[in-house]
Amino acid sequence: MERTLVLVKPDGVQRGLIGEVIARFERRGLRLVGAKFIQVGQSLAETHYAEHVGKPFYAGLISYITSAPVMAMVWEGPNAVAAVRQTVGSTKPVEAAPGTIRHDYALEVGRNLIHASDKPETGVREVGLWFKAEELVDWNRAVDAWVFEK
Ligand code: D4T
Repeated sequence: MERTLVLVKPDGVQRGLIGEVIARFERRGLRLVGAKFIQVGQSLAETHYAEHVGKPFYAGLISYITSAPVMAMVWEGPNAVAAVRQTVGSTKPVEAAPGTIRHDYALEVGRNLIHASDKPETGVREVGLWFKAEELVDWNRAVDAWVFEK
């Protein structure tokens, strides 16, 4: 089963949107396998955003993600990465489709509320970066057969 990292970024936490984000993924049928509420340090932020080093928005990204606590989660399901990205919406909120989280709750790319892994291999790397193996829970829901075809 594919897994993806989701972060409710500091603006989402400050605005009281953790529950709204969780509710959308639960309703979609995805299964939560890990969650923790943390203050992100400089080193984790720099490793997470390593691909953006040198870009004009890099310094702002690091200060944004380390500015206040985040809610880090791992969700799983068939095509979990694509499903979550679709529910999250485009990076720039004004380009996000109506009904997506970024469309419904955000206006600016530097306050886009949420992070989600962009590819399955990124999901594996990011889940490993943010969570220890023992922090993830393998479990089955009674409704799984009504959400997952196989
Ligand atoms: P994250 O990683 O936050 O989920 O965003 P995305 O996966 O949707 O988008 P990204 O990796 O291209 O960008 C990472 C992060 O950088 C901010 N950003 C991005 C920005 O402030 N200005 C910009 O022009 C771009 C492209 C927003 C998200």
